[in-house]
Amino acid sequence: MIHADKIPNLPWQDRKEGSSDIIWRYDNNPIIDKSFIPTANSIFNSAVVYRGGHFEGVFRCDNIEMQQNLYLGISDDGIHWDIEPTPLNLYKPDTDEIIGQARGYDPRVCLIDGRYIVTWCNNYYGPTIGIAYSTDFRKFYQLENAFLPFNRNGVMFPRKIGGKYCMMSRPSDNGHTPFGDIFLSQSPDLEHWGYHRHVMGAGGGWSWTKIGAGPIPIETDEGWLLIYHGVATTCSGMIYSMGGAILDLEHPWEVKYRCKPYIMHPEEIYERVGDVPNVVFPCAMLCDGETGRLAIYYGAADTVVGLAFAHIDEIMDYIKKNSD
Ligand code: BMA
Repeated sequence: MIHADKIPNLPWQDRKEGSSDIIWRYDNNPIIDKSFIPTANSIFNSAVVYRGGHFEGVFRCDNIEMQQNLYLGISDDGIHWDIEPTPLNLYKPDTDEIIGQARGYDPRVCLIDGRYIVTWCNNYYGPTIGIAYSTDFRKFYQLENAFLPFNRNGVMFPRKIGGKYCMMSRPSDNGHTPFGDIFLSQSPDLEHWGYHRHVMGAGGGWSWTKIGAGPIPIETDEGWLLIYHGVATTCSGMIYSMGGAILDLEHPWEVKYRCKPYIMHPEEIYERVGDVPNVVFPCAMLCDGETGRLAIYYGAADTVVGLAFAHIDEIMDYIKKNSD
């Protein structure tokens, strides 16, 4: 059983006849490019949620000064988006005082106990995990950064586990980190984080350099479905693929299954060519609780946003069959 609400208007396209792909791409990819924001150089690794019959998102846009900022967007169908032309403002908790615009990158958005929690790669003497919350997806209140620098890929779980908020992250360096495992930290209040646990290490042919959690995990009776990115360094640079794993429900630092092959790899021209070639970088995944259909939003080549589809039961089976 999947613990996900119904999303009757989930973006969807059937798998092509004759294809046995476990994840398949939307025909009209990329769905978002730089034309959506006037001063954009690129719009990519971005997060999307379903809210009251429509879709809302927090988008990463690097502008033509190559500054990385977060922007809000809205859509009726999850495919055609209106993105605001200026970066999102962050407020001091429960006040009308603006702290500043949301600087940073690679947002994730998690609905938990009625609040939308945005986690992203913020800057505090280097990359670390920023957190803000909102109840209306308009006004976002920023909390203290979760961790010490350097850290990237902060990904929350959509419910408290053992009475605590849980977040995965990937301790890193200040540059293009040549290492990295997924860890999990716990908090009673989204402000004080501890009880750190190791979840998974880099390893295997396509993810031997580093790994990082992708979308907010989806809860099923068999465990949390985790989609993550894994990186291999080659003689001409890094290649970012997607992998899948299933984590224990009540001890999510315990990996029940980890799929040995990647589940998606840069293949299309917009994934192969861009500001950073050969990148598929998943940041959001929506699941229709009724049909088990999945829509995965991913950044492609650090330049555009792509959409891909899968069936949750097929992905879970594939991970289990191809695990050690
Ligand atoms: C990571 C982050 C991502 C990016 C990836 C590939 O370190 O900066 O935003 O997609 O590198 O460049």
